[in-house]
Amino acid sequence: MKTFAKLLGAAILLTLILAACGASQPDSSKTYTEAEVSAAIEKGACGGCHTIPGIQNAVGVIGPDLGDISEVAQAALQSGNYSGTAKTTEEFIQESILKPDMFIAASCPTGPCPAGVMPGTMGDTLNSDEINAIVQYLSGLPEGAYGESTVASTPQEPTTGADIVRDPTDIPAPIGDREPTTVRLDLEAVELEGQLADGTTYTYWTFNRAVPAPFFRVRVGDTVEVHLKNDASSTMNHSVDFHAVTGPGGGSAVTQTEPGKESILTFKALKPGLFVYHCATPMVAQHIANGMYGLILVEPEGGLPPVDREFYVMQGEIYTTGDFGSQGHQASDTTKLLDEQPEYFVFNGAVGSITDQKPLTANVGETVRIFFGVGGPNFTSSFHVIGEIFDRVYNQASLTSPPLTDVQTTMVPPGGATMVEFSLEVPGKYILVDHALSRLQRGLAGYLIVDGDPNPEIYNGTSGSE
Ligand code: HEC
Ligand SMILES: [Cu+2]
Repeated sequence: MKTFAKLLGAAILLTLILAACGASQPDSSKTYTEAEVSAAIEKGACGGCHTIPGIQNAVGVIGPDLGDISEVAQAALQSGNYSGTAKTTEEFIQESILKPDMFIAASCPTGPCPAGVMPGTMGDTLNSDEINAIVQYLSGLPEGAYGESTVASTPQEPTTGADIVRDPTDIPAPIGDREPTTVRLDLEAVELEGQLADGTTYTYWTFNRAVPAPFFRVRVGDTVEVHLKNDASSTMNHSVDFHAVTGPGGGSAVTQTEPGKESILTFKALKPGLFVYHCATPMVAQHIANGMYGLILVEPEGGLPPVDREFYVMQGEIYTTGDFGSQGHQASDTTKLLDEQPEYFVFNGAVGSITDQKPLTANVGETVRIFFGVGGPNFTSSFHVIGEIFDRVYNQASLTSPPLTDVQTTMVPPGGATMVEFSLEVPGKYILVDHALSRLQRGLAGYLIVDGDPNPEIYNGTSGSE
């Protein structure tokens, strides 16, 4: 009954708005090309949630299959239960894009349709031409217009985008010894065109414009006040789930945020540890793959033992339409995402991020600590530094258990982290890898460049290859 009242209210409101400003009717005079339709659907990210026959990558599992939306629309219009203002199939589809809250679709592939998932701001992010293109395509006009897709096979020109790589030294200072207090953390969800590799760009979804998201540092017992803003230009709702939170959804239950809005979450950091946080808006795997993950360190009482240098590295996968190495802008590929077949594996968001662009640097005689996490969304990392042995591994990022000592490779699951420490005895270039080394060929590598005098007693040799 409540839902019905809400629907009725929404319908009356919509009628008033439409009457006041004159509804923009779907324009059926123009015929849109396949490229225009695909671009509009990609911009609206419809394919991340909906299956849309004939559209590459539109194989979503959250929303209903839109293949039969004309029949759905006709049935609704004739049912007598329909409370909207549409008279035609086209108007019905347009209305469900612009006012999704009015609609309760019959069912979604995973069960009852989750409410409030379809972004309510399509009307702001898509222009009327783009909406018309989608409406025309979904309502089946023009009849059978588009055959085999040609979009992916055309070779593309190299593209350039923003630098989204988080510097591995971008870490706040240790908290050390203080009493618990209240700490404010600011997050902003921003979708932007970033450089994925040489000549290749990708639409990242980020917290604060970089991947991984900011490294946060609080103390056990602190009260943490998180402000999550979703940039007005976003196409998606976004949210945040902190693994350091005790409470529903790790905070995502109260932080689902529409473009242009802000949510506030307060939680008490009950346990020390190094915790992943990530966006938790459906399809969650897609939001994570697109870059929405980071780490928060909850320091134990008194802080961590001091080291000379700390670094922040996270591993993720990227699922692009084009093969690894393809030039130009790459759309996200939902089929590959659901099949867990990434084209790229990356540290800190992009190929070359912490090798050529922003390597880790240190000196012989120093101690280093790496905060390492896996955003994923899917692959466990066998984290290893070639040429080093971890003196201490805080297994599973537990800071209350004694660390493992003298470890070669440590396993870090998606949504998990580790803290490793070691001292540097020999200068040279050390390579951070996931020891599942095929991933090195797909972009996954980092450098730790160590300066200092040679130490032949520990490492020496003459190469037979010269
Ligand atoms: C984040 C996931 C998501 C995105 C992105 C999304 N939708 Fe939806 N959509 C849904 C869900 C879930 C429903 C069912 C919700 C409901 O009925 O309340 C829905 C419902 C619909 C419906 C009504 C379907 C019916 O059977 O009644 C249409 C039409 C639709 N979406 C079109 C689109 C188009 C076009 C786009 C892109 C411009 C889009 N959606 C983007 C999740 C999404
Ligand atoms: Cu998100």
